[in-house]
Amino acid sequence: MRVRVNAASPFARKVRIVARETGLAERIEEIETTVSPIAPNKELAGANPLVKIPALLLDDGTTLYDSRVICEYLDAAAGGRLFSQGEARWPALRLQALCDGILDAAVLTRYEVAVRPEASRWNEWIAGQRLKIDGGLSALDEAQPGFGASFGIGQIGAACVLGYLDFRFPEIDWRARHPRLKDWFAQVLARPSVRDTTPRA
Ligand SMILES: N[C@@H](CCC(=O)N[C@@H](CS)C(=O)NCC(=O)O)C(=O)O
Repeated sequence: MRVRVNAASPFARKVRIVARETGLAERIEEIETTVSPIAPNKELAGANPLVKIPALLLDDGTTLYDSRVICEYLDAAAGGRLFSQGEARWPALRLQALCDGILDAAVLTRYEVAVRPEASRWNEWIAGQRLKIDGGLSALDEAQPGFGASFGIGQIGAACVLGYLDFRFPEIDWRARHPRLKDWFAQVLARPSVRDTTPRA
């Protein structure tokens, strides 16, 4: 299998962590792929018509996207451990959705700040995304006591959120407002799957 990713993308990081946590990483070649919403990568469009990473290319030519589908596919291929079953599945999927929503707001803000010309930057829009990030972080903080020792898809999403905020938005200083998340993330940073995938430009 091959997967289109890059080292800065938090959505690609979800997949890269799942690959490592499931023991499948050695069977997956990671292809470093540049993306930009204003200069669509034509090669990537063959794997994902939305021209976004991550995109998984299976050996039979099938492609899978987005991060949610790829993570669940890899987990199922490895025996299914990271996606809870039964009644526990819904809170786990909701936690994943919460983290994906925070990441959507953060990535869109990043594009607004780093891609859009400064003269046409829309500060009210950035403020609206910031409300989603802040509200999402508060919900994540409330959910944290329920994490226990598990590191399933919801916790993997949370690690990607906190790592991405540290990487692109250190000024948000989420640790000051969410000491529970701070302590949890300090422990999670010791996992090889998380250490190995530290975001970089
Ligand atoms: N819902 C998607 C979001 C993926 C996403 O937004 N990827 C970004 C990189 S972090 C991207 O490829 N952006 C390029 C673009 O928007 O054109 C997922 O979960 O995989």
